[in-house]
Amino acid sequence: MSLRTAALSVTLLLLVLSEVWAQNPRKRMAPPKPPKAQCCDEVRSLKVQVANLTSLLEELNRKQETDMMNVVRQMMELDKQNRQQEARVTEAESKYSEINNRVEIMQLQASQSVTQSSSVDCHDFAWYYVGRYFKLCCLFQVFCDMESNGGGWTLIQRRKVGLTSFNRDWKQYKNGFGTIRGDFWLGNDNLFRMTRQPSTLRIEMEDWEGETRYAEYSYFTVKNELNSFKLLIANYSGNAGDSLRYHNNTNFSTKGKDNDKCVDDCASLRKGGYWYNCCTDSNLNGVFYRYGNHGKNTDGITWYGWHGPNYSLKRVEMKIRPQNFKS
Ligand SMILES: *[C@@H]1O[C@H](CO)[C@@H](O)[C@H](O)[C@H]1NC(C)=O
Ligand SMILES: *[C@@H]1O[C@H](CO)[C@@H](O)[C@H](O)[C@H]1NC(C)=O
Ligand SMILES: *[C@@H]1O[C@H](CO)[C@@H](O)[C@H](O)[C@H]1NC(C)=O
Ligand SMILES: *[C@@H]1O[C@H](CO)[C@@H](O)[C@H](O)[C@H]1NC(C)=O
Ligand SMILES: *[C@@H]1O[C@H](CO)[C@@H](O)[C@H](O)[C@H]1NC(C)=O
Ligand SMILES: [Ca+2]
Repeated sequence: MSLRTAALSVTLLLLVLSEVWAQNPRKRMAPPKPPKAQCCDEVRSLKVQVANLTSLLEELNRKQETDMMNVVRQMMELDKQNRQQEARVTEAESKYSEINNRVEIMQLQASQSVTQSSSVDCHDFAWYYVGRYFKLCCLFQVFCDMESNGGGWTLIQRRKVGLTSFNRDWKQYKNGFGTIRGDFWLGNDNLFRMTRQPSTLRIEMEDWEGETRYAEYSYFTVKNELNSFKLLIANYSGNAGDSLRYHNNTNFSTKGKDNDKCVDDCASLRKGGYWYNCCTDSNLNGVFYRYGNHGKNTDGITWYGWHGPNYSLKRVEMKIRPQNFKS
């Protein structure tokens, strides 16, 4: 029985009881008429019967009252139990969530200590430098690619969901943006710090037919902000074509910061932040076009060496690892 129903029943019972209590005195006060004349047997027996009935009624009333009092008492008892049970449920729930929290924290701590202690897996330098924008908790699961070409890769960029705009300003490209499990740019400051250690860049791509290609540069460096996050790459290998070579030795450009080698404003034309030359042979931070929508646009996620200037790819991942990494 719910609390509300119980409360309602109690109220109703109390109403009934007050009726009963109100009626009883009236009945008790109703005095038997005093015998005036000499009474015959018939009258006397009637009187006895009336008295009998009256007492019976009183007895019944009394019984009803105690019954009702009992019911009320039971109701109150139920009500109390209900409340106690509810309190117990609340207590259990809060205990459960507390335990859940603790388990989550423990899992976090475990995964962190695993990552921190294993310097070979997804090299630890990522841990020290990427923390500005992204929370450390998620690096182990998300930034590390242990499968591609020997593993040990730290993701620096991903395009696959298509809900995050990459048409952003200098400051956002400097610090990084997006979501770790979805699309993101790790941030140019982080790229600079991470690639002070000689690094290799690997770019993996997928088209809308499900085919995959890659381009790898065994030498990859991004300079600091004073040097406009200039790109240096060398030693291409792969099957997607060398479409980053054209961007070698160029400064980074974004919306509102035209550092390209062109009279045009490439970042505005290509709607991304990138090492634009004049303008592109690839545009990995371009606009995400879904399905058939690529074809007439040159501001998509392009890699000319594979699909030309107007095919926007379905998925891209850029990842790096130290040159001296041994799988
Ligand atoms: C009332 O009547 C019943 C039978 O009709 C009898 O058994 C009982 O004793 C009577 N009670 C009184 C108080 O007269
Ligand atoms: C490119 O690879 C060659 C051969 O492995 C190596 O000698 C050269 O130093 C590499 N260049 C850069 C810039 O890392
Ligand atoms: C790149 O930026 C630096 C300063 O940050 C500047 O000196 C240099 O001229 C720029 N290079 C190009 C090609 O614009
Ligand atoms: C990129 O530029 C650097 C510095 O000028 C050079 O050493 C390197 O070989 C160039 N890479 C390619 C692929 O041309
Ligand atoms: C796509 O690019 C190619 C090569 O530049 C060009 O020939 C073709 O007309 C373009 N297609 C569309 C739909 O713009
Ligand atoms: Ca320009």
